[in-house]
Amino acid sequence: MAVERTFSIVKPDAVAKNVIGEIYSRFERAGLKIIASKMMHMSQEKAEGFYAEHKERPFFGALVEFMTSGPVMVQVLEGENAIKANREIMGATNPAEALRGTLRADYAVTVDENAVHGSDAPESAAREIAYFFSEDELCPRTR
Ligand code: RTP
Ligand code: MG
Repeated sequence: MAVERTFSIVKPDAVAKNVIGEIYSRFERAGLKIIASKMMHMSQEKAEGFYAEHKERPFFGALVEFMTSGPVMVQVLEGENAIKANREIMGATNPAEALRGTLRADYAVTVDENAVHGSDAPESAAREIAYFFSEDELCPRTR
């Protein structure tokens, strides 16, 4: 498996819990490299665009409200099999189903406020990275 990039969000609930560093540590311990990162407070328009695929779902309004309720950290992770590796670190969408030791088991309480986001496929990763970062904000490691 070649080196891959994925897009990740530390959601408002996890920022509020003050566990940004804990979450970044999990990425680093798993061998994922943070090659871009910033804090932002998403506008409604930005969050709606990000979750456009869920527009018709019953939870869409609550999801957008939650994602704009406070600042988030957005980052690009790079490493072997990064998309799947990050999904494993995150755990299941519903924290009640998340395996022990995953981020959602440790930091999420409900399916609505579940601590982190991670891209689910190469196409969504590319789209999501470009939605938040310009090419010159990506800093691949040279050493
Ligand atoms: P994410 O996109 O945030 O990484 O999460 P995911 O792939 O595990 O889940 P997805 O199906 O893409 O759903 C996106 C986010 O919508 C919220 N959600 N709420 N109330 C519900 O039944 C429900 N289902 C999904 C979650 O915050 C989920 O992360
Ligand atoms: Mg998703």
